[in-house]
Amino acid sequence: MKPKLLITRKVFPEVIEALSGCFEIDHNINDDAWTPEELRRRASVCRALYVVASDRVDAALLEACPELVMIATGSVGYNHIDLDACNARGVLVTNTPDVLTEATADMAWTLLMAAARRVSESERWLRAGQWGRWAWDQFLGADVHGSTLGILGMGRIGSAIARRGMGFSMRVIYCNRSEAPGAAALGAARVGFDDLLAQADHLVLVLPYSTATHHIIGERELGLMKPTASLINIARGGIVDDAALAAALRGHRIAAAGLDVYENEPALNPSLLEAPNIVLTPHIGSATRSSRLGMAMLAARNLLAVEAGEPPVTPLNAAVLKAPR
Ligand code: 8YV
Repeated sequence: MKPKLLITRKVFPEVIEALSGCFEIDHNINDDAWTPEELRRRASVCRALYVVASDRVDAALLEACPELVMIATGSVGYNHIDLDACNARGVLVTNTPDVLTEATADMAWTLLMAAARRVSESERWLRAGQWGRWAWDQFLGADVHGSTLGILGMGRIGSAIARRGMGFSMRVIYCNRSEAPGAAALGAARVGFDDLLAQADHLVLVLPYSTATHHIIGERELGLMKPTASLINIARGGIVDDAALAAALRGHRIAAAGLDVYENEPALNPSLLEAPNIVLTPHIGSATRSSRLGMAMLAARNLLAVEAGEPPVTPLNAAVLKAPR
């Protein structure tokens, strides 16, 4: 009998084809996500789970799954998975780094440029039929070329964003716990947190979410930014205090924001919808076909490798493989 695998979202047919030889698959082919109860009921008989970032994998779910040996998430971020609880139960977890780096860096730039040059705001105005005449001062935005790009979290995606800044003759500064390898080659200088906030013309957030990064950008931090600055978040909801950001935009304490991720998404803080000069996208940072297929196939390759007794390709907690279950 093949081991049972639960796939929580409709995934590319190539992935099902790759996995079906090895697993008996329970696949959610509906557009709606399962409720936590339904997810728990279906997962309870499975040996492996193939999840996405909007599936919460907590201790209660693990508790309900006595046969579970592995979870493959189709995301690089893994704050939706209680890794400590997985370690305690000897459950291997894998994620999907690298394959989405460039597409996500492109998206950061898409939001940066759209926010800085007021693309969404002016398009909404145009669509509303308000364009009666041309004026010198219509929708003046901020320069991107030659400005200062700030990056909070200089990992793989942060470095890819910084590299693009070179093409716009930008000064690049970043804040990280330690010196980022390769940053010097990109001409990027490490600065302290408050200096990053104060000096960046365009600040891009690329931090994972954790209790340590919860609301790392709130009222105080927004107050340190330049009134002409833009803030871009392509990382995770919750690292920005969305209500404080909407208030800062309304009060013109910063000039613009581009968000792909939100606290409590897919629900949005209504004040964001009302805020001026904000560009909002629905968590599509990695959403190009090649990137999403790359992520989906990498998650599948991890499952297949482990099932074949081989090392996983991109494990998050490889140590559990050595520990007795
Ligand atoms: C995913 C992401 O598309 O990889 C991540 O961590 O946030 C996105 O690239 C999304 O999480 C779907 O799982």
